[in-house]
Amino acid sequence: MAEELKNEEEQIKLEEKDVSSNVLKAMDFNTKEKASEAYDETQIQVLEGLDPVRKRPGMYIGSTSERGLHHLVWEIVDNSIDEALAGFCNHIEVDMLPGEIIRVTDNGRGMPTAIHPKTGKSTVETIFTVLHAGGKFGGGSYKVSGGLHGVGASVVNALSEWMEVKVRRNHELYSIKFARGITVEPLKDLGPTDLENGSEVTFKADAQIFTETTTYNYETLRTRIQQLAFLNKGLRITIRDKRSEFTENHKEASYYYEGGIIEYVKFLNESRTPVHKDVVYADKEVDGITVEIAMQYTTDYLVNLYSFANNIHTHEGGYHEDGFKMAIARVIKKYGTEQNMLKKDNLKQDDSLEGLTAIISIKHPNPQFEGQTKTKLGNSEVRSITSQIVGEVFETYLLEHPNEAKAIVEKVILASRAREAAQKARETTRKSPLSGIMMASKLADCHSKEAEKCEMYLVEGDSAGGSAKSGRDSEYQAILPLRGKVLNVEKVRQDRALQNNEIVSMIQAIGTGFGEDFDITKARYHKIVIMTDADVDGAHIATLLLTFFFRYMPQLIEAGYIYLAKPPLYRINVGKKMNYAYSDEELEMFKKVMGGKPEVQRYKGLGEMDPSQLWETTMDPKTRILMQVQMDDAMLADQTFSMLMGEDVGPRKEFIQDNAIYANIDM
Ligand code: TSJ
Repeated sequence: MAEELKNEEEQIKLEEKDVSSNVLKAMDFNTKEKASEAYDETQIQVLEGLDPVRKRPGMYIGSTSERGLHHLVWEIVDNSIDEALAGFCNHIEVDMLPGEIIRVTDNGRGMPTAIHPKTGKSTVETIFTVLHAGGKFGGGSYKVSGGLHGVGASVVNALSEWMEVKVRRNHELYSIKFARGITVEPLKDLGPTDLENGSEVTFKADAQIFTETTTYNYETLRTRIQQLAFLNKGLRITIRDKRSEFTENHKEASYYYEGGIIEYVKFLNESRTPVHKDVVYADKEVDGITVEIAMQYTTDYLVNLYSFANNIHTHEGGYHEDGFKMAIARVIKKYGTEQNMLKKDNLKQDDSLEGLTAIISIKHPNPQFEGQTKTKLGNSEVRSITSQIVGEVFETYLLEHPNEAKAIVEKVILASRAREAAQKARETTRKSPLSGIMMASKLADCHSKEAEKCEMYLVEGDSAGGSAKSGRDSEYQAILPLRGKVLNVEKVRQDRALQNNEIVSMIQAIGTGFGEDFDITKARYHKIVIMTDADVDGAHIATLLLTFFFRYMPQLIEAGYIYLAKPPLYRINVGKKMNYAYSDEELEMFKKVMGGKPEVQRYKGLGEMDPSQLWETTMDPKTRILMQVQMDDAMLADQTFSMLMGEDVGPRKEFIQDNAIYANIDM
């Protein structure tokens, strides 16, 4: 992430410099909040206008890159999700309209329209023009969702060239309009409507702010919308891409999961073999904190555990994850001992997690996000609450399903014995897992030893590998060709993974080691670039490579060393003029601007390009497109993988068109 957002307190301090006459001090602004939140002087909120947002947009939405652009959508959608969590809305629609305009519609109560006593303006106008006002109006709202920073509707308004809001409430239709955060048409009553109540927000991101791009990625929006539907059972979320002037190019997906995270686990396990049929599930509220978990063991050898707090993926973990893991290990040990299945076995917590796919989703009225990327849940009370709920439900399941319980405990015992055997083998030979293995690597290394400047390309196939070797800048670019399908490291234990040529070549070339021995200072390259064909097989290989890095060297992803290359999809020739297009939109654009009779060549694979073309389009630092892989992509890669393996043909078809593996990744 480009800029870390400061916590709210710091933000306000910083912004006080900018505060001018539009400051609105509102001591008793939040008196209608939940009784549990006592307000005193230290919590006085300084409410102010939107100038600071336009001055320092990164402070509010993380960055003004493609990621920041998409963040605008989530800030708006979050408000509708809150309405759904409050029990008043069951359908949210996200429409992508021509001109990169976004419209979010819900069937909730409709935002309050009455004059707000503190501002003298309609509540809707106040929500969109006063900083930090979102969600604090209307009273008694139980705000648990929220984008990474939950900064609200006014920030999106400030960063939009224009915005129009419609409210349907009490059978009346209201409308209000803004431009760059300034009200251009106050709330007006447009008369009676027969439609159901609801809120609708339409906006166009301001190109003055989003200077890199104002183009949304359908796959980025679709994957997160599907995830939000999984995380909020009973809520339907629809996305439509209606940007193209040709209706046959429109896309749409609608998600509704009655079983919520139970269906999420089933979905993630579509590409895996379950050890037991049912997904174990708990959904309980204690002290205003809702804990929902779903889990199912598979024959895999790694754990697939994803935790969320208020719909935010907490990939750094936190107390909800700790409590869950403690409970699983405790229950397995207790049950296994009581059933005389465990003998001298010395189980470690990790043994009882092997092959487990689990979703932990908690909803907390006052979540504390900590850690480097603010994705670690820091509310300590959550640990014992989660542990207790998970413990009870899992123990009951084992007691009521003796056959399944036996299969699970046996798997855990195997995991523990495999771990001990590997440990012993290592101790007797005093060797690290890799020592002694020396592969004849196909690495064509670069000459430079300055790691910060060095890059390694992982290239699918020998023929593309050959072109890359001839086309590269051999001073700084190393090429490692990968043959055939890359091993799925989720399907094998470590010892087997280390018998695989491709895996060992990569580990040796990178130089950092892995697991406990990992040392980032030994990295021989600061850019590791995955270069695969822009088709389903290529995406699959990229997914498997991401899985490898995620599982064996997640620190490389965290450090921002892992990239995806983006090869062109088309070459367009008009006479002697030539251009490469990296998307269908670009192809259409070139066809228009180049005039004449365009000759279009579609690239089916990297192998179709000669060395100089490969260099020019995909490897030359001056012209190539590289996408930096973020931590969340590893999980979405798994979701994508499940989609590819799944039975639903519709999304797979779209994936082929869109190359979803590239979604969600900062350029
Ligand atoms: F935040 C926002 F303005 F951007 C936005 C809010 C955007 C969208 C698409 C929807 C919403 C929104 C807000 N949907 N539903 C609501 N509900 C309320 O604001 C609301 C309505 C009634 C009452 C009440 O007490 O009667 C309270 C609230 C918070």
